Amino acid sequence: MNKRSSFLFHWSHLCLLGLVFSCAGCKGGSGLDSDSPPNIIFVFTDDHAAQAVGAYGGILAELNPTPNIDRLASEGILFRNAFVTNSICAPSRAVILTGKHSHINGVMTNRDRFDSSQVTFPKLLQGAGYQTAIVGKWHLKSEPTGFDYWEVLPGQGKYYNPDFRTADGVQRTQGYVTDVITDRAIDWIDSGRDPSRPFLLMYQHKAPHREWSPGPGHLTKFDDEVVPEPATLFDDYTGRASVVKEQEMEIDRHMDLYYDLKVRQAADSSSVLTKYADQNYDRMNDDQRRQWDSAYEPKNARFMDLDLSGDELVRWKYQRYVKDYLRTIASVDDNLGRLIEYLEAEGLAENTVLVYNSDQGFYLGEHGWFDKRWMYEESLRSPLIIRWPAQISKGLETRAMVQNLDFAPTFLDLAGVPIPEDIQGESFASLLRGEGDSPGRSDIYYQYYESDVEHRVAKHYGIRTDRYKLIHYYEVDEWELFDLATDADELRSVYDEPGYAATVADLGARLYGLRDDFGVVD
Ligand code: SGN
Ligand code: CA
Repeated sequence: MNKRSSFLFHWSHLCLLGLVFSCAGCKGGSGLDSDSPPNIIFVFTDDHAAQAVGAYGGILAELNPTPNIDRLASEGILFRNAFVTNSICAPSRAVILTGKHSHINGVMTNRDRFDSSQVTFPKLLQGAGYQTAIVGKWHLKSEPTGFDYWEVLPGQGKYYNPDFRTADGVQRTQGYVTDVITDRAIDWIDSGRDPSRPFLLMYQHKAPHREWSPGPGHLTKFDDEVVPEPATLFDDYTGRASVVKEQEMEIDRHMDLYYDLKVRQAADSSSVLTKYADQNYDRMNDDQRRQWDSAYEPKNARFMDLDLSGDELVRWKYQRYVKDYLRTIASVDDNLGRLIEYLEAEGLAENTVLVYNSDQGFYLGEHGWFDKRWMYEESLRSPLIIRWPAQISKGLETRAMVQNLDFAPTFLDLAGVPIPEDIQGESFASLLRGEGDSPGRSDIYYQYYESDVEHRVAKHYGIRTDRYKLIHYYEVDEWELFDLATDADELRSVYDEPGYAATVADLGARLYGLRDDFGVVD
């Protein structure tokens, strides 16, 4: 019997005997015995780029944006190469739940509805005796299934005084979304579950999604700082496929001064973005509005006086954008700290796998952009940090390539629950248990499916290896090849260079092999 099956045998046997998880009167539930299946808390943000997590280093790290997330890294393992399969919200969530690529789980775009009769890892954990809950952003249109408890934001959700959807309908709450989600999540761990069983909690934030509205406690954070600019802020898009110039996600041309950057003086009654910005502002109560205005109005007045244009205006927009983005993350980080303290105080920390991840990456001025969707590094990569004191040594870091496709089998594996044959992801649990080398994936497959929506990013698929990235914009039949060893910023496609012909042939064959293996139909 190998280690996993003996572990399974051990657990299921004890279950039958009714012995497992019995911890009468013990709030810590299964947390204390590191031989029992671990609790899993999936801390999931929306659009949090790895380059905005202190522990990843990079130009924003000097602002110390995420002390609590960084603490998870110093007490656990940080993945340098965690990627998504499709860099957009609803598809990423469906991939995580099912362990299957978008074309199999049916959520290829944000417009698709998740068929919630599908097998998901929460359902399988629930069936194996876990208590399961999801609190926060869901974004899959259908009702959550496989959860003993769910309370989710309708659609994208709102930053201030958000509505929550439960099986009983929709209710408005008071407060800032990141704080409210955390209150509900902690309440559920504290008193909403059967403490004798292990649990899965999907704790899923709206932040730092557009329109990057900070919470009341962080409205002036970073006011005295100058945020470093990325080297590619003024990218001219030469040297790449023609579609790269055609996107609509530039800080310069597409970021709205009022909706995105909170400059009320720039409101334009003919713009739908102004309507949305007004709605957000109107949602606030008097107190919240007073704090908002006293933070933004003086800064906005100074900006209006400067009367900026050209590159100077781009630079100002970048500063306001990244500061607001980091301010929303400051709330995520504070609240994560609150959750960690709670787990520690209750004796739950030791045998809880705490996973920090986001639904995709994001552009923070790289290539002059905001938003995501591209297979380029900043949106392909997501932050992935896992702390599990019972099993993971402190301060580890890995360059192994993993994908969000791999979470479902990994979590099932950690729980000792059999992994269904048709799951396309691969468990990386051995890496967490410190069982020998786990090289991760040699090749990753990516596909983005919608060009006719906002931000106008062309449809594409591709392969990434540890060194190269080959991308096919299939509607226009243009290709790019990047050599990440010599061009980390992906500024010059070498697809047509004779010296790379053999690489193109090799990667092309591997790409079509992946498409076959995953059952992609043209
Ligand atoms: C909204 C945003 C877009 C963003 C999508 C998808 N526009 O539509 O900028 O790309 O969400 O984001 S907004 O005017 O409503 O802010 S996702 O993370 O949900 O996929
Ligand atoms: Ca997202």
